[in-house]
Formats: sequence, structure tokens, C-alpha cells
Amino acid sequence: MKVLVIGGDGYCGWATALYLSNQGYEVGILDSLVRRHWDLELCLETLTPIAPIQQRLQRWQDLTGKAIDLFIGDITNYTFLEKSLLQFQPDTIVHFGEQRSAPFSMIDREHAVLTQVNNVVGTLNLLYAIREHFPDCHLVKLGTMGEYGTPNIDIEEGYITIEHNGRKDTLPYPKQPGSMYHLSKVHDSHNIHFACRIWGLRATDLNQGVVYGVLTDETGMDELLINRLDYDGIFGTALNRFCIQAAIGHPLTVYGKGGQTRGFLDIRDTVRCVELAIANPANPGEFRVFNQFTEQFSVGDLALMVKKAGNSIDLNVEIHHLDNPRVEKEEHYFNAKNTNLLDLGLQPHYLSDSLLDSLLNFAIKYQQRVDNNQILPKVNWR
Ligand code: NAD
Ligand code: USQ
Repeated sequence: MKVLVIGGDGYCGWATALYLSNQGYEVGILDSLVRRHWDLELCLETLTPIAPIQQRLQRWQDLTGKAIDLFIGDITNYTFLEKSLLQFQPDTIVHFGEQRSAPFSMIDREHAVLTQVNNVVGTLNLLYAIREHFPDCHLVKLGTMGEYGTPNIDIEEGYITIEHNGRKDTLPYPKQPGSMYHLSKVHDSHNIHFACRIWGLRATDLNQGVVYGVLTDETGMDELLINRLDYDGIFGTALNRFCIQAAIGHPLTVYGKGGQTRGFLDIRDTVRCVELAIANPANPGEFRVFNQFTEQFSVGDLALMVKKAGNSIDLNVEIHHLDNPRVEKEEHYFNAKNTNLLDLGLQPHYLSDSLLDSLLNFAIKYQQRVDNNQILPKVNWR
């Protein structure tokens, strides 16, 4: 089966492309490399030194004998997208290729517009290209748990059955996203749902939680295959940031009270969830939604776990509660369903002392690359 991984030079996409290639799928990567450009523009660098995509792919081929096709370009450019798809002839398209940082999208009007145009137009182009040339192709799209926000009721997987004035229907679950980025994902979901309902396309929206970790079997095979690991205040995410902060002796940056609760998963489960979605495709006309996370934690609890793990390897870890730069509930109900992927056979890697230990040691190994000026959050929602 031929799988095109859009955004395959990024954190989730790179790990997924190699994993799928190793599993025997014929893989292509399409990426504009714009994320590397945004890093340069904002003077940010991943903790890990990542090789240019062409070198990464050459190394993968030298090590495994498996070739991965490469298409460098922007999916908001329809001519490029159409040409690449016609050349590659995908059976499945996995779409990671978006601007994915909430703080980036909240810098100012320009960054909000950039985020929504990049994400919404890119996905719309993809829907039109699939409709025109590959109507049977399965679209596996990375959405986010943040589409739902933090409602005071249980979060279902995409849909909720409602009784109203004596009548009953199953409808899209209400969305209350918390950033211009998260909003772009809601807009995508509506557009993909439309394409399935009206044109009969098949799609799976993977509402992923916050990903942590860096090593997968494949990216750990060689230094040139190493994955990115963001720790800065724009692209770094909670648990990864806390481990790197602990490694360099920076107090852990819990925003506000720290009761914010989210779904989390290990990057080794990201790649497996995507494969499960590919191997069990949605039906024609079906817009399927899976909540892709394995455990729920509050950021305050995560900070305590990192402190404990740090102490056990003789790191002195402090926790600071900063004024919250975001507008979000800091104490709230959160109970999200995640049974669809488990039913397909996902066997989660739960957060463990050994994972925290390995992430901390990984961070210690590259600590000289950390720029302390990039740790505190600089983008304010208000
Ligand atoms: P990333 O920034 O590391 O990778 C995204 C990749 O997409 C980059 O290589 C970038 O160059 C590429 N890209 C962006 N816009 C493009 C365009 N218009 N055309 C072609 N390529 C483009 O991000 P990530 O952390 O790997 O996230 C991947 C996807 O997973 C995103 O859609 C994100 O919303 C979703 N997701 C990520 C997380 C997480 O914790 N990292 C959690 C939930 C969902
Ligand atoms: N937070 C802290 N301290 C930090 C960083 C974050 O307390 O140093 C808090 C935030 O205020 C927030 C929570 O941790 O309440 C999560 O923030 P995050 O930066 O780890 O993640 P988020 O902005 O939600 O975005 C990340 C990815 C995004 C993905 C999303 C999944 O960047 O692409 O969509 O996780 S989810 O959160 O489930 O929507």
C-alpha cells in the first residue's frame, strides 16, 4: 500500500514515515520545510540536531534498503500538490502538514492569518485533489483534542447523541477551541466532514492529545535519523518542556494553577495509532473520529512527576507557577473517551518512570544546545 505522509519532516510525521516504511508500506514524504523556516525566523532550535531531509532519507535507505520518495513543496499551492499526488499515486494520505503551535498562532494578526490560511487552505486543496483524482483514497488527518475545549460533560469521540424536544439525533460534538491554531483544526474538521457527506470521500480525523517522548525504534537507529524535540515557549509542549527544563536546572514552568488537564500520548503510540487507522480504513462517505491519547494528566501533576523522576537521578527540580499567558480554565472537569483505537488493538505505552528517566537523560545529553532565553513564554493571549 502506498502512503503519502504530508508533514513528514516534522516531529510526528518523521517518526511515522520511518515506522510505516519499516512495516513494509511504500512511503512518500511531502513537506514544504516551512517549519525549519519558522524556527529560523523566530531564532528557535530543536534540542536535537536534525539533519537535512535528503540526508535523513539517504541514511534510512543505506541502513534498511528502503527508499522513501520526497516531494518538497507547499500544499497551499494546488498545482504542486496535484502534480505530486499524480506522480506518487497514494492509496492513503496521512496529513500532518500544518502550523501546529497555539502560541505561534496567537503572536499577532499575521500569525493567526498565516496559521488559518496554511492549515485550512492546505486541507481544502487536499480534499479537492482527492475528489478529482483519487476519490477512493483514505485521508488520515491529524486533528487535536483541543478542538473540544474543556466542557463540563464527558467528551465523546467526534459525535454526541442529543435528545431535544422529544426528538433524537447523533451530531458533531460541540467545539470550543482555545487558540487560533486550535480553531483552524475545527475548520478543517468541518470541511473534511462536508467532503465525506457531500462527495462520498473517506476520512479519519485523529484528535490527538499532547505528544511526548522522542525515541522510536526507527529514529533511534542512527544519529542522522534523530527526531526533533522542541523545548521553546512557542513550539515546545508541556511534558517535553518540563523534562528539558529539569535537565538544565530551570524551574518547571507551570502556567497558572496547573489544574489544566489534557490527553497525552507517547510518540511510539502516535505512529501505531496512525498505522491502525490506515490498516482499518473509513468507509466511503464516512467521516470517522478517533480520540488519540492514552492517559489524562493535569500539567501540575506532570510537573510533580518530572520533579520526582529528576530527584531520583540527582537533579534538583523546582516548580514555578507563572502567571498564565493563556486564557484557559485552570481547574475543570475533563473526561474524554478514547476507546476507538483501543478497540482496534492499540497497546499503549503508559507514562512510566523509565520513560521519564530516558527523556531526562536524553535532555542531559544535548543540554549544551539549550538557549535559556527561549524557555519562558513570550506570547500572551490577552
Ligand atoms: P511539526 O511542526 O513538527 O511538523 C509539521 C510539518 O508540516 C513540518 O515539517 C512543516 O514543514 C510541514 N508543513 C506545515 N505546513 C505545510 C504546508 N502548507 N505544506 C507542506 N508542509 C507543511 O508538527 P508536529 O508536532 O509533527 O505535528 C504534526 C501534526 O500533528 C499537526 O497537524 C498537529 O496539529 C498535530 N498534533 C501534534 C501534536 C503534538 O503534540 N506535537 C499533538 C496533537 C496534534
Ligand atoms: N503549559 C504549561 N506550561 C508550559 C507549557 C504548557 O503549564 O510550559 C500548559 C498550557 O497552558 C496548556 C497545557 O499545558 O494548558 C498544554 O499546552 P502545550 O503547549 O503542551 O500544548 P497545546 O498548546 O495544547 O498544543 C499541543 C500541540 C498541538 C496539539 C495539542 C494537543 O502543540 O499541535 O494540537 O498539543 S491538545 O492539547 O490536546 O489540543
